[in-house]
Amino acid sequence: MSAPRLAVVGHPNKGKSSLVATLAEDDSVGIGPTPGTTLRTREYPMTVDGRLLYTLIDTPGFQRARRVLAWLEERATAQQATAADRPRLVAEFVAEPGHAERFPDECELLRPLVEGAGILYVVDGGVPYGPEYEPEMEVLRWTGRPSLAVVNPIGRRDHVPEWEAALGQFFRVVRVIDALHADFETRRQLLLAFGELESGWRAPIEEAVAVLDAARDQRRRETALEIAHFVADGLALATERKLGPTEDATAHETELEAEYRRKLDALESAHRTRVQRLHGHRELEATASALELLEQDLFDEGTWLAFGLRRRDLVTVGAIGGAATGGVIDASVGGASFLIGTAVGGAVGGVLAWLGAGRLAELSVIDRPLGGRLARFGPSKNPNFPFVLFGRARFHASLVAARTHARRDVMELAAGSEGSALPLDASHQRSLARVFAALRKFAPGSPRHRAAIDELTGIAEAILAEDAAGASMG
Ligand SMILES: Nc1nc2c(ncn2[C@@H]2O[C@H](COP(=O)(O)OP(=O)(O)OP(=O)(O)O)[C@@H](O)[C@H]2O)c(=O)[nH]1
Ligand SMILES: [Mg+2]
Repeated sequence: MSAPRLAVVGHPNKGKSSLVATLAEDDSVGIGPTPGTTLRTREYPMTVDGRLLYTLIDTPGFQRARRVLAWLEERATAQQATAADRPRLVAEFVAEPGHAERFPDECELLRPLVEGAGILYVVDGGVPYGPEYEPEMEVLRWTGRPSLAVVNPIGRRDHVPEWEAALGQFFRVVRVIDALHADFETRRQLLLAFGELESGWRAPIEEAVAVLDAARDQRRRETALEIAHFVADGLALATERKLGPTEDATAHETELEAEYRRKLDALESAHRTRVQRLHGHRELEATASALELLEQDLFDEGTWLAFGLRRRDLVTVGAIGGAATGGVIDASVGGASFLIGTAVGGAVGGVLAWLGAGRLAELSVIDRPLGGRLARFGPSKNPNFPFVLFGRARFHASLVAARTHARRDVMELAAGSEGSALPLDASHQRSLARVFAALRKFAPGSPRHRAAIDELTGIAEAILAEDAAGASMG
């Protein structure tokens, strides 16, 4: 079975390349605000694990459709041709000496159709329908290729109904799809509709959709694993300096804390890049790798909401975290755990005061058994810290997963930006608190630490799946 080939055609500047980028999941497709961005036809294979599922073909927009149609009609009359001859006449038009120079755009865009590609005809549902589109639709009809029309509502939807009425006369299937924001399910439905157009395409398209479904699940698992490692690495992070026998550790605090923040920032940026790559977003730029927001995330109630936590939730999960490490008041966890532990008994005001004034991590002095002293900043004991790391990673992953490859804008990651308030139900909170406590308790690389990472991966995968379901419903 050969993989279907779909050529995206239409007027200039209607979102053809955007639709190609979205359907081929390729952010290297050239997209631009001015007509004539695409000058040459180019193929974008959609592959999963080296397997070709289908090919999208990006083409330049029609420039001289009326003259092409006139040429075709003249030739048809001269040859007393019937409708059955029309596809051959279109092939002759493309092959005609001189046409590549006189009709460069039309030759480019018609060639893949002559060679057997199907048609995805794209129009902009944000502007009125007009008869100037009819010659190009007529030329496309002459190719005899299976075709489907897509109304891409650029900016607004006012004119979608009139487009549907007009397109219905030229195309058997008409879909309204926002090329920039189409979600996975919408793209899936478009592919399936395409599979209905030609008998030979149904099986390969159904197979392609099954492969895409599996690939999406796989990608989610890999993202969840990335998140689990990121949180574990963040929890283990500490910076150190050797101290002289009588040297004062506090002299190094500012520098150690700055280094700690830089490393945390680097961990997060590297994590985000890996998640973006997993989703085929190679060029994606996100707003400031943004740990400058961490302080705010940790200590500002307003931003906790963004990570699915409310004030009361934090008190509760903190208490569970403390209990899971083997005691409500765990000396090794320090004052944080003490306050959180007592909060359940009623000292909520005290906990909130602590949360409000809390720190990212603490400086300590380590006396090493073999001699020598160390000043160490971290690891963070802040009970909210892993929730914030997780919440930030979850929010980023949900944006990346939902983002089409047609978008070229910077991704806004600030807490409080659209879609950042993702709910976290109580059972997930409890599971997370337990697994965070385990990550803190067991040494990185130990079997129980690895088991905690596995468990966190499973929780993250479930949460990401729920987020995706929520996003496609909203
Ligand atoms: N808001 C919005 N903008 C869109 C949408 N689709 C495309 N655009 C924008 O419209 C402009 C043109 O998009 P392209 O995909 O380059 O259009 P094209 O049809 O390939 O254009 P040419 O190659 O010049 O023929 C770009 O600035 C896109 O970002 C959409 O669904 N919504
Ligand atoms: Mg283009």
